[in-house]
Amino acid sequence: MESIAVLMTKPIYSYLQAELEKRFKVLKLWEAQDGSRFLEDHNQIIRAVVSDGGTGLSPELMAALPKLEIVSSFSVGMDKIDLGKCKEKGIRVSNTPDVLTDDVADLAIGLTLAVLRKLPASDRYVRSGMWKKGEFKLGTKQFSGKSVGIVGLGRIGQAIATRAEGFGCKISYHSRTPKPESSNYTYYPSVVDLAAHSDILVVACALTNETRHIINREVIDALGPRGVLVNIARGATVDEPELVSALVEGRLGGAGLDVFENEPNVPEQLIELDEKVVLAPHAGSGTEETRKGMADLVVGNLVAHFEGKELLTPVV
Ligand code: 8YV
Repeated sequence: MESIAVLMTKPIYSYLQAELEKRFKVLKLWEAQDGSRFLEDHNQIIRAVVSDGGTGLSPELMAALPKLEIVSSFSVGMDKIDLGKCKEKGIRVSNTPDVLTDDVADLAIGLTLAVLRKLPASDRYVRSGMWKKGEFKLGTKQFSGKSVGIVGLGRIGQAIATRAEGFGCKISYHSRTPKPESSNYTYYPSVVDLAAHSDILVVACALTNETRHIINREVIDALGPRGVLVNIARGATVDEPELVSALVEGRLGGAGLDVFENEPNVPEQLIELDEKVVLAPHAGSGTEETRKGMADLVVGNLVAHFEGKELLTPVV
């Protein structure tokens, strides 16, 4: 397999790259002086692309690689890959589900606690020496027993629900259709109604045409000035300018955000709102353990494909 050319467009994770290099001829687009020229020079040998949730596979790259057989993505999210087009062209696609579910759900709970209990502000209070000078008057709020609404009750949404149940929370959800296996949770066909009945609204759905800006002004206003929005899915599920103005105007209580519409750019106003907003750098799946599991799946899918076996986690 050492002669099979696998393209990486950017450095993703050093362990992943090392494992790929043990088995394949890894071409690194980011090291090329002239990217287009590099692709022209290698387009007859590149049979695989390794991508991630942030990069996916652009239409231009797909068009530039006539011998492409498989895209192995270091992500569960597939919103940046045109799956219909891949199917049409006979390009296989794989992702990394399951291995990251626990981590992403853990971060959703972590962000919720960080916002409600103001953990970053508490940390600053102690470090800055303010504790020695007076009382901590930041007005934190309880998480245990609150109503948690989840948008998207897939694997990650379900894992968040299970964790929140451990905090004695009442769980409600919205998804395209009710899930018969989750009859202990309240189903809302409307996201606005879900938000109106939630203290904390967690976005855990995939980004699709239907879910783009599913969290709009009406949903944010239904969640209200005591409500908290947590997003560990994709930035574009939320209308970000609406979120920012709701936070600035006090129409929304707080937000815990791991994802943004235009990563790695975060609106300045969110950065300034440092008491009611907690920010993370798209790190939901970012533990060493999970990143290794994801990398092993990326490599495992490529090896299976080139050995003519079933993909481990096929999407297309
Ligand atoms: C990754 C992700 O952070 O799985 C996804 O969909 O967005 C994340 O797990 C990303 O792919 C890292 O490059």
